[in-house]
Amino acid sequence: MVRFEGEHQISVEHEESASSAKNEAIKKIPGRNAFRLILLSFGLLCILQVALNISLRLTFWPNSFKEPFATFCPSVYYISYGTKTWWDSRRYCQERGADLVIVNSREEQNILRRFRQRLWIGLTDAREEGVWEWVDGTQLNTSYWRPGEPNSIKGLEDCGEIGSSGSENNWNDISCNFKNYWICERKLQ
Ligand code: MMA
Ligand code: CA
Repeated sequence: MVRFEGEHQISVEHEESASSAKNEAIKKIPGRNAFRLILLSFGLLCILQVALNISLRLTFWPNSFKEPFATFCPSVYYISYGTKTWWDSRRYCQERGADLVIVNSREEQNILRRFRQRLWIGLTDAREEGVWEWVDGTQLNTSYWRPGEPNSIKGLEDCGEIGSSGSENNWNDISCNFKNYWICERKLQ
């Protein structure tokens, strides 16, 4: 239909050269400009969307984690995709306004063990061998060590991990240089 209109234009303008008449005709196709406009608007909309998305993320980071897996009042938890040493994991959390998870209750332990995944927790005896403390400086009171743990093999296991067995008592002490998945906890207050 559009083509027909174009050809019609060419046929009535005899005095003009064939190519300039054709150019004129193309310019006059009514749908063409509208199509360009729609394409341009769509492109601009996409750019706007990306800009908005990035700026919102930057504005609210670290107040919102990308994919928190749970909110167990009053905390938000974030599970890692990759593995890092205990110290690097901790730094990663801290840079996002959080820290490695502190297990304050049996309910919290029960949430974490269901991952069946080895994960760093915010527990270490690096400061004084055998004195386990949480990353907020509090002493370990209630613990969920796997039977036989912590065994501090060669005196080199200073960091706490949750094991993958799924049982309630599943903590182990391991070298802080081991590369493990980890969980950050951000307090909401
Ligand atoms: C065993 C056990 C732990 C120790 C790790 C080190 C798999 O568990 O001996 O106590 O920390 O090995 O890999
Ligand atoms: Ca151990």
